[in-house]
Amino acid sequence: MRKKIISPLSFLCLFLWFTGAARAEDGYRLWQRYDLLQNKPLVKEYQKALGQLVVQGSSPTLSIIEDELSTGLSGLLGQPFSAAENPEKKNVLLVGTPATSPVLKGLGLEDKLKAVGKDGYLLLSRKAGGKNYTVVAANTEVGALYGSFHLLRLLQTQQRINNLDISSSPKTQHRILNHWDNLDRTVERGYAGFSIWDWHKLPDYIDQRYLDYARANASIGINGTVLTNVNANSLVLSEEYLKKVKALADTFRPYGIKVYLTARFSSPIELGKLKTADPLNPEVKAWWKNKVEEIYRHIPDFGGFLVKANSEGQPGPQNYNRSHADGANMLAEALAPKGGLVMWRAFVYDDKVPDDRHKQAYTEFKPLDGKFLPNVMVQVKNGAIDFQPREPFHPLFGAMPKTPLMMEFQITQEYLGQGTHLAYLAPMFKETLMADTYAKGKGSTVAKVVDGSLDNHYHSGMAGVANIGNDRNWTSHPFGQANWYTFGRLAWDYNLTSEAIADEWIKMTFSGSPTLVSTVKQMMMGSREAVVNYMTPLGLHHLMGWSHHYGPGPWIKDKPRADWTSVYYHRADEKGIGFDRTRTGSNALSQYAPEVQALLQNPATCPEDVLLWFHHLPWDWKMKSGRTLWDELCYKYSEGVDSVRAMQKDWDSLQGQVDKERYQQVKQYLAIQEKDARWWRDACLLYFQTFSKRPIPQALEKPAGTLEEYMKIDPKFAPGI
Ligand code: BDP
Repeated sequence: MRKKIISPLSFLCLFLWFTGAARAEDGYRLWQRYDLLQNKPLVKEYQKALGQLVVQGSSPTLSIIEDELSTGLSGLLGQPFSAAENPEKKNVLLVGTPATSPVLKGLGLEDKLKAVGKDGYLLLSRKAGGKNYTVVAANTEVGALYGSFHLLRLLQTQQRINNLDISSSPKTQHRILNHWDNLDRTVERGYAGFSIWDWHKLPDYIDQRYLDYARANASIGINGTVLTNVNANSLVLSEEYLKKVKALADTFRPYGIKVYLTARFSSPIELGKLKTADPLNPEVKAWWKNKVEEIYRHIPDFGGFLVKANSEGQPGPQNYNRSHADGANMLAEALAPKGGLVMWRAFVYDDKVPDDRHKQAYTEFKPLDGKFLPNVMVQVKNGAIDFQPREPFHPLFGAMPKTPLMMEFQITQEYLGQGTHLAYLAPMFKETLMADTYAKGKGSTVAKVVDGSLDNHYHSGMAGVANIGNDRNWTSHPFGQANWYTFGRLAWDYNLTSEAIADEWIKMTFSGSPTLVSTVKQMMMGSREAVVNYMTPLGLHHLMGWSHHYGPGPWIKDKPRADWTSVYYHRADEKGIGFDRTRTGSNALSQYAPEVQALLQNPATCPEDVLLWFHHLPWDWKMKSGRTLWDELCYKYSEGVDSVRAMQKDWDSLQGQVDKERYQQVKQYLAIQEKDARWWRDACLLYFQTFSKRPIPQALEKPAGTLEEYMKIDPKFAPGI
């Protein structure tokens, strides 16, 4: 009988299969791929420097650190890297806190550690007792976990680790994802499948995804998650659901992630069978107090409540003629003894007052400054309308010095092409964070309001509306992952540049090949501006189709509320286009500091990228380019389409450098984006042309269809609604 011999080739295949190297790259591993580094000399250097891993002590978080580092380092360096103490080895990777590690305690890091606070960490190279240590040290185990991820990132992005002297601590205290997930697993404005929370199988079944979700979040410093939609269902506060919430909280705790819930204001009526939810009613107060007690019995470190009240039909204190402060404080009183937080959203607009929607949140909240209890944060969207591709910063930033304001960004791309358009959001987030409110003179940036430093607030935070679903790659568009990543990195340190974040993410998500990195970075850096240009250039906003918000709908009018239409915002007529928010118009500008007003009120000095946000101008208005406003609009829309085509070219040039599956997916999505960009350009220009009555400049591509055809397009069952 012939002996079975394993050929060298099948041995190689087996090895590759075993190590995972041959696995199709479906994006599940996010930026935590830990594949073998190709730079051999550097790998040698890392192996030598790190020697062996020593994590002293035992706890769930320490085990996670140990697992992550051994898996990560074994993968990156291509040899087993487990945490076994070997006194022979001179080089040691030492991870822990002074409380968990006697060796680390002996290194005399007290002062340095003091400076980095609760969540911060140190990465240091130290010699002691004849050994060379690479130290990841922190005051808390979660800090050590963050530091471990930083070390892994250094390797993943191929940086030197020989003379480390890094201290890092977060700029904001609460770095929280907001999931707009419903209990039936649909996701409001979610474009990556259904909710990752499988409520039906909870609490008994802990999906591996929950652990990988926690790992990914911890790797970028996210320390909180609101599990449910702001348009809340009180059922999640029932005993049955609290047990499920507890299971998630227990899973996330060792990763330093607290769980929060959205609280439907009318829950005392719906769950408690009370006749009212009036926040000043003693029975209502007692109901919430008991509910909070019950929650903390299940989840002793419960984070608190996020509340959308008296907005878009949600119940709230104003139903009982009480103020937002009355409502928030009632919940805050119940939570205070437990250390819980209320994040009260400022996304409100009155359904009776026909005032410019831009002004309404400010009008409502500014007078309440100083009236909130200390454990209330007011959560404010980046802009005053609603997560548009470009919005000037919200006038509430800088206007409520006595109240900690939490930033609310939208990571999910409701108005930026949803699950299929490539739009890297770091430049957008940074644009808002770096904007100057002039609240206390020059340099009073939105970032300084949000991190609490401008007005010395204890609480500070950033929330990001998540783009995560149960799609295999989490975010539908592979580049959606970059926006999740970016949110965490900026909440940790808003001074990081968009380029630097993109650089890290690309190297970890794709590869470190210099051509790949520079090509992908170029695509990412221009992508948000491309979206602005083909959707809403020059400060136009809210032009999207009814309800689905995906394609163009500048013609939308005659809806239940004027400010749910497009014509309300662009105000195009035969004379011109744009929303006059100066003194001659709605005067929303008056809500900004005088310095900001001075910059924006004159159309000649107002930056052109927000020109039509603040001004209604004639079609022949002379732009800085020398073109008329109409021609400029045509050029901007066309530029948007051209930029997408340039991204397509860039991506095509990477064939063979990116694994097949992700290459093909992005390629197909870019084709969708190009088609959609043309759809936006053609539909908007044809529509606005009915007012401008001017031709589209000769040099530019002409619309393929007629306005009537575009107006008939009505996507059915679009996701996220
Ligand atoms: C809008 C969304 C809507 C949300 C609302 C909110 O279209 O689905 O409920 O914001 O933030 O952007 O509450």
